[in-house]
Amino acid sequence: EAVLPQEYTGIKIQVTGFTDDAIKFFQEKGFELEGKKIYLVAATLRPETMYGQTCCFVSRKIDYGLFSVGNGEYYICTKRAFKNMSYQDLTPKRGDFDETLIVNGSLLVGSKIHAPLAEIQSLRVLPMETILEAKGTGVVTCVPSDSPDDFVTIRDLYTKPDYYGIEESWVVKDPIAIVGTPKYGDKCAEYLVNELKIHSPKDTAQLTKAKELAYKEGYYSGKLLKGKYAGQSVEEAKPKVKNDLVAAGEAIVYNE
Ligand code: A2H
Repeated sequence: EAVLPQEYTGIKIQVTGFTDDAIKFFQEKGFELEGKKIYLVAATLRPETMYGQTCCFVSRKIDYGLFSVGNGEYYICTKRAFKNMSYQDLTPKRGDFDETLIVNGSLLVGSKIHAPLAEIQSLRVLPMETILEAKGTGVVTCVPSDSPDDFVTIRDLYTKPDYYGIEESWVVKDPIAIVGTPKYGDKCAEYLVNELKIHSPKDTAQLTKAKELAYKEGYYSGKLLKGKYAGQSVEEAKPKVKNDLVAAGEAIVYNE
């Protein structure tokens, strides 16, 4: 168990188009979408990789809250996370964490989104079964070049779209190279998933190993290939990208 608080960057991923089912749901609940800005807040340890986002993951097993943060802006995340945020001066009122609505993850799958720094302008919300409700915000942004979990999940989604109840066209199949490493090339996660012969998102032990290797190599030997800090080491660029995102109002720093 971790003793020190874990710092996450909460990436504000704007929902630019809800599915017809979700629109109907909001109408039935009397929630007017017009004029509102709704963000999925994804908790990440790797803000410098946001150039390579290819979707945003939610879990169909999680009931998310839709929370007002003022000025017509809303966050979608778990209630537990929003409660924590409300005690970290990240919301209008301390200790005020009542949701406007409860939205199950299944209603969010298929939504069109715009993610800050992402090279691809319009992405989709897709399902990830291994998201833990008790960690971060319950929302995970997908960077398949550097996250082994994200890479195997994406591969499963496009090989079994019917099983997952999604359209194949919603899935970006190829990772975008954003961090170059001496050992594993510029798509660390793909390299390690193949090397360790990981076949399923539920291959937890092997994925833990892949994650450790990818993280170490990326953090200590990786160089950024994209964006304003291209050419700099990951270690150097990471806090800069994070601070830029926060300054632009595109992310929050959240501890738990
Ligand atoms: B990371 P830690 Cl590129 N359930 O972000 C499962 N996984 C979750 C989660 C949840 N509720 N909340 C966050 N995460 C993921 C980027 C990334 C991440 C890269 C490489 C590695 C990596 C893009 N996805 O994480 O248990 C998020 O994925 C490797 C562990 O607090 C978050 O950072 O250490 C990370 O796990 C937080 O995991």
